[in-house]
Amino acid sequence: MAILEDIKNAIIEMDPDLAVELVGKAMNEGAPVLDIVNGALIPGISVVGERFKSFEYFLPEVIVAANAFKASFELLAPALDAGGYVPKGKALFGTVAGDNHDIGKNIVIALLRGNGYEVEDAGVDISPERFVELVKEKKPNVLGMSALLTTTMANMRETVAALKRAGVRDGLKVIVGGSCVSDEFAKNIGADGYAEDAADAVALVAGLLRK
Ligand code: B1M
Repeated sequence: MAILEDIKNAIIEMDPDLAVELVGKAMNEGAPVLDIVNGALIPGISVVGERFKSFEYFLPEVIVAANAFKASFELLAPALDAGGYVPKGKALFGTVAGDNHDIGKNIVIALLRGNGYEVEDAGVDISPERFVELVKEKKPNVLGMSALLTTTMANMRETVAALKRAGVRDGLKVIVGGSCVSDEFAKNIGADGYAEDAADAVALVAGLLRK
């Protein structure tokens, strides 16, 4: 669809107003919400990432492009969250300490909610101690941690260790994700699973809660 290409370009060209306008238009034309996310928003921000890596874009450009992504996604998120259901399980999600990336985490949360899970969003830059506090308070079945920086991945391991020390690891399913994380890393730190993307995360949570 040509409009998906236009939305992608509006993200790349750092134009939040145009991106939001085009997303509204695509929704009115009946484009499936996930097609807009997977076929326009994610490819757009991925190009921004490549340009950042090759020094064509700098941080201010990435910030404005991320804002264009977020403003567009805010329009789409309610459509992903059908509501009015009995929750299939409860999850708590957060981005680990030192890491402020939340675009991917927010997509995963929206898709889980849309698939019938209750999800508490702890936000970003969550320390191992804060994760422990929240697990005690919210009593989720699943804890999801996101990390995008190789420097913050280690905080996933720290969090798993802190959960064990606090005696709240047993009975809790811990899953991890983010572009720097892998299945091997998840196993290595003693997590219960790794998901590559949002759809994968929904399937992983469903599988873990069936066990
Ligand atoms: Co930053 N950044 N950034 N950034 N940023 C990356 C991650 C980077 C790869 C860019 C690059 O160099 N090419 C690089 C990391 C290198 C590394 O460590 N390997 C980087 C860097 C270096 C930095 C700073 C250090 C830059 C600086 O200050 N010099 C800085 C760090 C700030 C901090 O966190 N302390 C920084 C800042 C920022 C912005 C604030 C400008 C902005 C974030 C805005 C925000 O999130 N609110 C930003 C952005 C936008 C990016 C890129 C361009 C895009 C990330 C993104 O949103 N992708 C990114 C480059 C890239 O990834 N190509 C980059 C789209 C999103 C849908 O994908 O997050 O991977 P992703 O999520 C996916 C999956 O990973 C998975 O599902 C999602 C949906 O498919 N997933 C999960 C994610 N979490 C999951 C959890 C799960 C399951 C699946 O279960 C628990």
